[in-house]
Amino acid sequence: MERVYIGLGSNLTEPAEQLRNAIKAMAQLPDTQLAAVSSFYISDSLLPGQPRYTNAVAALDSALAPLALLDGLQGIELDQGRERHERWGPRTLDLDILIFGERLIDEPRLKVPHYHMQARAFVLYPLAELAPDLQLADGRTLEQLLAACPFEGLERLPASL
Ligand code: PH2
Ligand code: MG
Ligand code: MG
Repeated sequence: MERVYIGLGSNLTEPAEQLRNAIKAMAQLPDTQLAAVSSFYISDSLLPGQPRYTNAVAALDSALAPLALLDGLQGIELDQGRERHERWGPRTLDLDILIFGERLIDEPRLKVPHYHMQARAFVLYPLAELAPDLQLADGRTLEQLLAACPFEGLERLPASL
C-alpha cells in the first residue's frame, strides 16, 4: 500500500456534490482505501471568466500501480460527465494525482509530484490539513511551499463532506 494524495476540483453542475460523489467513487476503486478528506474550499478560477471552483484533497491508501490508479480516476471523471475541450476549461470533475508515496514519476500521461501544485493555494492548504509534515519526493517540504503561497482568495467551507 502507498499513500496517495488526490486533488479534487469542480466548477460545473453542483461542484460540492461532484466532489462528494467522486469521494464515494474513489473509495470503491479496487485495492484502494479512502483514508481522509480535507475541508472543501472555494476560489476564483485561475482562468478568468469561469465559474468559481470548489476544491479539496483526499488521501488514499492504494496497492494499484500509478497508471492503473490514473485509469480509475479518469473513469470517475468520465462517469461524472467530464468533457475535455480547451485546456483548463470548466469541468464537472478534475481528479489529479498530487503525490504517490515517495515516487517521482515522469511519463507522458503522468507527472508526480503534480507539476502545478507548488503554487496553488487551493491544493496546498487542503493538503496541509491532511499532511502538514509532508516532504515531496524532490526534497521540498509542504511547509516551504505554503510559506511562498498566500491563503488569500480561498474560502474554507465549514461543512464539507
Ligand atoms: N483548475 C484548473 C484551472 N483553474 N482554479 C481553481 N480555483 N481551482 C482549480 O482546480 C482550477 C482552477 C485547471 O486544472
Ligand atoms: Mg487540475
Ligand atoms: Mg486534471
